[in-house]
Amino acid sequence: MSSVLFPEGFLWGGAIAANQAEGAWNVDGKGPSVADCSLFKAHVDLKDYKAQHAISSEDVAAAMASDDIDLYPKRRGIDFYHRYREDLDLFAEMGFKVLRTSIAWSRIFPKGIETEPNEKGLQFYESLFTEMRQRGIEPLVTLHHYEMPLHLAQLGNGWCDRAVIDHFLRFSETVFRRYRHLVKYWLTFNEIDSAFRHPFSTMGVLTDRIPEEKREEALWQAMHHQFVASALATRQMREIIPGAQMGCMVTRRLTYPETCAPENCLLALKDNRENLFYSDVQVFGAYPQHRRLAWQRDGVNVVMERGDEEIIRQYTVDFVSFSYYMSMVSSVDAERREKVGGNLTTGVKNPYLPTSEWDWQIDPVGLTHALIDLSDRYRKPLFIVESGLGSRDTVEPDGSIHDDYRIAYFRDHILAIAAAIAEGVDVMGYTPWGCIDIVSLSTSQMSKRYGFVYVDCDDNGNGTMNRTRKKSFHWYKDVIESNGAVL
Ligand code: BGP
Repeated sequence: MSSVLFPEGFLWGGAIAANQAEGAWNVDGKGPSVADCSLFKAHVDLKDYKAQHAISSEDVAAAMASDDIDLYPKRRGIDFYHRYREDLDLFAEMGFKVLRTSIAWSRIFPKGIETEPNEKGLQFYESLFTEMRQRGIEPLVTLHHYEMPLHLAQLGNGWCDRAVIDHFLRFSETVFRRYRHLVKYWLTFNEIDSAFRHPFSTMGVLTDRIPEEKREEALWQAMHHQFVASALATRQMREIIPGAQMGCMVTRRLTYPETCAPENCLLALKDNRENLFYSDVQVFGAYPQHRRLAWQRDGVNVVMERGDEEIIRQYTVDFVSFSYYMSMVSSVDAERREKVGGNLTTGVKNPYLPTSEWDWQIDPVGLTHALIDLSDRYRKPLFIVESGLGSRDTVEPDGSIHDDYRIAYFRDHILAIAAAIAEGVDVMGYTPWGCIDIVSLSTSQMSKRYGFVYVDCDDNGNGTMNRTRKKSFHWYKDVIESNGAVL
């Protein structure tokens, strides 16, 4: 028993995303999405632009020519599309107050350009959200989680094309209207800052279609379109669902200086500022001066139509949500910078921190730090909508899974949240990532598992898909039941 106190109504729960869980990639009228044809291999670094790492038109063509579902495991997911009732029962058993998931745009508008939505797709989410509420679970819904209709990616190179804003707004308006009695917490774009790390998943942009010297500009243009779309969707939500709340969603990549040498401290400050640029725009409603100057310096011309800046200024978010997996280290020593680790850059190694099997630095203290810092910067409620430990689990001969490492990870991170709350930070809730095992974004495999619930499926798609409660399942249930007092 600890003396940790979480506020009443704290939203304990878990998080998944449509494209990593649902499967049923071509069922009930769903169109193919960017997620259905990408094996993750993209890393585009703004400072040292290397577009050859990005997914190419050839990759997409090969994927669409292939119906090998095991080659593209996200097409299979964990069959949440058909098993969601059973999964919701498990979440309800743990006492979830909230479940974060996303709507696959291409279930509602298969190509993105239709004028009429696909009723079967709408019905699926209606029943999913209804069943959540029947179990006392509040839906927290991301509109755009690494998944746009593939057709839009091919048509105008994703979000590079301004017309995508209108297609997106037709989608968002449709789902706001349909689910207005069911969903009151919304997020527009998942990890909107990740556009430059993996442009195809985030923005449907095939960088090989853009001349090299124009790539950076094209990505910033696409980013501007997402900011405008996000603000306009926020306006729609306020008109259609009074009282609903909109959050922005960023990857919080808290960065420490490698040493206390002032040059390193300054670099870390700049890296943090770059990371926070995306939430700055959505909270403060304006592009910061440092970004405008950088565009000028780099010869980047972002076309803004009349009214765009006013829209961004007017429709800012109600709360700030973020994912937190690790902290990073900045070093002025160029040679030591930029080591790529999965979908997040791990940078320089921190000698004070242990790492996961995938080299992600485990840093609960950094979560307290991030929360205090974000709270001081924005004075808005915060929501940790992703965090967790990717790990290989061992199934014992009797079928049990003793994931004490996961329990330790969450215990430390929950204590870290409590420490921030004790400092006056307003935290709305905590939704651990992949609360049930799902297909990993960066490895496209099942063996990088995050869940409290085990799913019997291996990297080659073999397995019964049966669900099993891990040891952490029972532990998390007690945490929620005691509102964080029993850890
Ligand atoms: C975040 C994404 C998620 C997710 C998570 C874990 O960046 O929003 O979609 O998958 O990272 O990453 P991975 O699955 O690569 O371990």
